[in-house]
Amino acid sequence: MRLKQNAVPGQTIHLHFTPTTPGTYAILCTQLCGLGHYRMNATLRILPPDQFAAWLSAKEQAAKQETVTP
Ligand SMILES: [Cu+2]
Repeated sequence: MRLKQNAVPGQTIHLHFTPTTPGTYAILCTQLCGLGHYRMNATLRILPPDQFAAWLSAKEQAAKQETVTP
């Protein structure tokens, strides 16, 4: 999977794509952008629909518990 989009400070840039193959993919900065460039990486996890639904449900439950005040 390959996709590239420049990030511009102060601008919101919408990017849409539909991954079709579950897996774990590296996200890397492709330009020498500054002192923190060597740390500019992340991981993209593509889950099958049932696993994604379970992940989303867990996140929603966690968010609800954080917003409840005793
Ligand atoms: Cu960079």
